[in-house]
Amino acid sequence: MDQVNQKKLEVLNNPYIMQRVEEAIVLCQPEKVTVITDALEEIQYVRELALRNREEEKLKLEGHTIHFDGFYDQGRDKENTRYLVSEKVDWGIDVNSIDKDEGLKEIKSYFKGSMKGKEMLVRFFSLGPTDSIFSIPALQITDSAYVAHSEDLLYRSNYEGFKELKGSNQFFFFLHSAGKLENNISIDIDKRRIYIDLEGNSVYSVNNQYAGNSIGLKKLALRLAIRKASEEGWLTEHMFIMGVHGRKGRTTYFTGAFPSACGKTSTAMLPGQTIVGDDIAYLKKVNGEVRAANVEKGIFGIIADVNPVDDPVIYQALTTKREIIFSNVLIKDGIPYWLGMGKDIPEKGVNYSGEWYFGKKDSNGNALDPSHKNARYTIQLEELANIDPEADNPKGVPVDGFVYGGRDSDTTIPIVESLDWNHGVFIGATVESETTAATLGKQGVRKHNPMANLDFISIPFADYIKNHLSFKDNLTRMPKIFATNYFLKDEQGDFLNAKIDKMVWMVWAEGRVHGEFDAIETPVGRIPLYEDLKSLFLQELDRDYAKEDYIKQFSLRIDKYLEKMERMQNIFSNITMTDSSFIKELENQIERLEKAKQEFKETIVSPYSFH
Ligand code: SPV
Ligand code: MN
Repeated sequence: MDQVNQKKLEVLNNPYIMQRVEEAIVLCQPEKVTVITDALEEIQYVRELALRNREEEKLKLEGHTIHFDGFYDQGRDKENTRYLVSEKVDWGIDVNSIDKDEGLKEIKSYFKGSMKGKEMLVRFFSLGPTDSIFSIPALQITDSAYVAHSEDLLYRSNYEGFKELKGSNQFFFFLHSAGKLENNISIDIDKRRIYIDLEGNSVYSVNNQYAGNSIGLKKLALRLAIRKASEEGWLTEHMFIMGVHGRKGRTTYFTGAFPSACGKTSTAMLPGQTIVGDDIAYLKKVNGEVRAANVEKGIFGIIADVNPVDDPVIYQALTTKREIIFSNVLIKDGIPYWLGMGKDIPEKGVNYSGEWYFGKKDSNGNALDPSHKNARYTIQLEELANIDPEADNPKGVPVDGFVYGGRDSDTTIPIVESLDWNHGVFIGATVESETTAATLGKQGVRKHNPMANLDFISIPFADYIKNHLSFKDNLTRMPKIFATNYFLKDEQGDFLNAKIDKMVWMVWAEGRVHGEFDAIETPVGRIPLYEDLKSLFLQELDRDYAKEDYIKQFSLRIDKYLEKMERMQNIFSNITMTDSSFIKELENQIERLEKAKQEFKETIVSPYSFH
């Protein structure tokens, strides 16, 4: 490290930072070390470095670049993401772990010399707004300028904030190396590892590039923050934050947790509404209110199906000049193309498989899509016309509603309000969702995904739930809790709703917060009246909403719900729930469903039966 860079570290006056950087240098043996402060020209340097070392290439429109991840590195690698533990843990959920000494030894052997001939970047960020009750300082070391560039779009730069640490070790630490590269692609995929040291607030990630694996501040920090939040009595959630604009010019803030690729971003981007964040939220109680802040300041969003009809705001942003990193889409003549963009896709081009042509097959003989289903764009929220004016408020925004949703083709109704807080926690904790391309492995498999956070829960599941249950204590402004399901199908396998129908569900929920709509109490919660939805469909979407559609969408499939509860019983009977009120919720839910089944003697009960 030259003197200029050394000096930048020294002024932080923090032995822990020094130690981290020095250890990383000894281990990874970079050719050069560059420390980046908050100065704009240094951030510009990172942008240019990504182009110079060809991790990104310029596209036709100004500010647009393309980055490709390896063919086998197109989603989060759950299998090779492990907690480093000193003794075996039983958290009541599937936990991928490895003995700490053994794991550290293994991963260090992969980091050894991994930055030879490369430049190490040392970066300082804040999770959450800087200078706020939410901020957690985060130190990232990486040899990937793409990773560092992405982090500049997604997180708040915070070199100055590290001075305020006054020498303490209260920061998260992430070490990443893309490892050995060929044509700028990590080639040691069999040695891809992501190891999480909870006690050391550190994550080590090697031999990968896909952002969900490589970017420390995204899903790796999420795991560290869930533990910290649980210890300190606040919440770290896989949630969007949005302003829903209701009557009389009011803005009501909602947070919403959905598994990856299940409509989280598109909900936060609904036309006429405003976005605070689309992926990760910190929630704290302040003076009896729930306040939420976006951990990030940008979007790493799924690009498939972004088109002028379904996602007009993002589509407009993605097709005009501004700073955007496209990843794993199809490129032809400097123009990006993706699945479901509402436009013809060229017959050939370049994608994550190299030269692509229509009909190209993978080694199993399956046709290769022109762009990957998990192809993405990275953009700053400030580029979007619908950014909420409070998006950067260090105090966060006041939250009046939580929404939980999964990809559920046969059970859950489109929108329902929980009976109370504990029932809401129960609804969140029992989300099931069919797997998507956001993680490696088979798609379409129904999985229990509590609070859409299962992949990231880093504490015993009972503690996680207990923290949710007790979060209501001392609240004077109690958020309502809702569940949505955008993916319900009929017997023929056709979706019962259009994508944009979520607009009506959100506006209905907003009205409920302000006591504006009546609801029908059913065994699974409170559901909308047909008349209210009819007028909302007309008002929001200019569409006639037929009574038969309402009946199909909101009839309770009692047997399906009971089957789900049986699956939940199987899961929860293996977990020692420290807060018995949760198990009570499960028992009550089953009882209410059984009672309805007996009373109506039908397996599918019309909403009108509950009047
Ligand atoms: C998700 O998969 O939930 C994402 C993208 O938000 S990733 O960075 O892969 O986590
Ligand atoms: Mn996510």
